[in-house]
Amino acid sequence: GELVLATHNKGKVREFEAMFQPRGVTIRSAADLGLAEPEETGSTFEANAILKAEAAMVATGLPALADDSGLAVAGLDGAPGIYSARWAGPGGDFNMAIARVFRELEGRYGSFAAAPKEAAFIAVLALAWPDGRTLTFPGVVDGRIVEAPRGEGGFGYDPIFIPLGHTQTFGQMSAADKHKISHRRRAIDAMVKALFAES
Ligand code: ITT
Repeated sequence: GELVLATHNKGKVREFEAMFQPRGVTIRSAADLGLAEPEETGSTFEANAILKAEAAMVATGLPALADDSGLAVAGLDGAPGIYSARWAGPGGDFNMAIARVFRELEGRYGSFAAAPKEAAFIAVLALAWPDGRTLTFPGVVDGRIVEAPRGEGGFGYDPIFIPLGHTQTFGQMSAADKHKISHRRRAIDAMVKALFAES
């Protein structure tokens, strides 16, 4: 099948390609197709995922898959959450976004040591079909954040997040290892399960 991936994020494109290639699904990214990026005006991951998927489906007439995701830090009441990309500023500077996580934790708790470390990566996928149906699939991975970034792999907040039961950050793991347990993997598994159950 052919699917438009309604994202302009290269890290996401890489991960979706790795997960879909073995299934024989050809992916065309919204960036490659020159599609405009809709403004993310929703107040939830789900709303923003739907908004992105439906915009790409309408623009192409093809089924479109969008991913809205982010890091939710418990000690910051779930921030940056849906604002995870926006904390990196217009230049997409994730050193700045990560520094803000630490700055806000220190501001609230006095020091990083005193702050709660629990965090979760969340992804909601939206699959928009040309017939007008849109389905959504959530995926979550719980973990904790570490004070100093570790590892060069992945993208975004990966260097400061250690998934529960592991000792390495997503930034230190191989792509294959991250893809076995990530929020994105869990959301894709939910989607595949639902699609096969349906047909
Ligand atoms: P699109 O909307 O075009 O897909 P985006 O980067 O703006 O790209 P989001 O609005 O969903 O996407 O923002 C999600 C941000 O959350 C993303 O930019 C990363 O910083 C972070 N994020 C999501 N998944 C991540 C992962 O697996 N590893 C590290 N950071 C992640």
